[in-house]
Amino acid sequence: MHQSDNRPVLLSGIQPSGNLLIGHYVGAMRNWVRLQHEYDSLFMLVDLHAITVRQDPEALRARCKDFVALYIACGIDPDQSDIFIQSHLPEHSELAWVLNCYTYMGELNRMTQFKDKSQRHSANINVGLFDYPVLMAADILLYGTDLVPVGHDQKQHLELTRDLAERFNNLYGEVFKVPEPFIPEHGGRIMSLQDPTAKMSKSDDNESNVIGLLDPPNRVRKKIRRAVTDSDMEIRFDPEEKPGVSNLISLMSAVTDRSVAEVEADYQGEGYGTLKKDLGEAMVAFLEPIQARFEEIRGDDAEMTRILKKGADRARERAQPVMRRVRDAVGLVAPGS
Ligand code: ATP
Ligand code: LTN
Repeated sequence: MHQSDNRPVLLSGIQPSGNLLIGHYVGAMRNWVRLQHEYDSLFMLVDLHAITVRQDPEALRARCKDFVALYIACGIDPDQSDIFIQSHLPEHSELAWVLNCYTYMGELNRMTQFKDKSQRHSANINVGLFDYPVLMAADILLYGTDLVPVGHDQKQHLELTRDLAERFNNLYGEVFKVPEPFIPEHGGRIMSLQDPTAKMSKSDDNESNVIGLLDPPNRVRKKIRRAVTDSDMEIRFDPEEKPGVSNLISLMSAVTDRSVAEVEADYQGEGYGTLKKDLGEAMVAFLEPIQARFEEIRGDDAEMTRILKKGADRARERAQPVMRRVRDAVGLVAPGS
């Protein structure tokens, strides 16, 4: 049963593009799992965000379902938390439009993700890509969200969300809750295995850079064995000077639930070979139960449909009163009045 809710609201989401990676687990989903019971929690598949980049329609549909099953396999309890697909609630697009009218071009021009993505997709710099942070602000403000657990790269988007909420509230009174980000600091940013100065990302074309949550054991071991380190032999967490080794330490810390300092201490005087071999085994042991649960859940279509319907129904219950306040604030005529 759902606990009756005076709890604060937690909300987060991931774009169903590419494959879900260990980076997403460490930067975002691990905190979702940890925090879900203290909060009234909502977890989305942000499919409208995903179409800012060209997607194959059938693959996108299948991937959305895969991601739902992976959320659950990683430890989200669908009876306690609500899991839903963003596009199932037209309120997201509606609020994004309203917020567009309160967002300045200059604010969106400064967004580093927009700059990165327009470089990477230079043949398709569409308005959706530019407007992406406003849709994200709508996702968050629609639910009176208190806390948004995301990775470090989303910090700037959260700041914009807070600015928009405050701007709107200054004009119209307390329409929106101003949300707080929840971003892991030490060891929470997972980097590419071959280029540890770049973040591990699901839109990376090079398979050797990433560890997928559904990667088979031997592929995981091999990628870790080949990960870039550095020439001195010291196992020390120092992302500036030693990005490759620090990344392996972060991963080891995450999958064995030890602090970065504990991992450093445990590998004092050891070589990189030992760290890589142990990390390979620890990663495989960590992924095995997730992959087994994934197969079970993904195969049960009726259960997936039930979970997504319940999630969307509960999300709608919460979004509608907020949307009514917004329409009223800006002067839209209520239907039937
Ligand atoms: P894409 O490459 O398709 O733009 P992405 O790999 O950056 O996607 P997102 O869907 O943008 O992934 O991110 C989902 C969540 O995972 C966000 O909270 C993001 O901050 C977090 N995240 C993404 N990559 C990492 C990473 N390498 N380390 C830690 N957290 C990450
Ligand atoms: N932009 C986010 C995904 C996202 C999101 C959200 C995260 C869309 N809407 C609302 C938290 C809350 C990203 O990770 N790329």
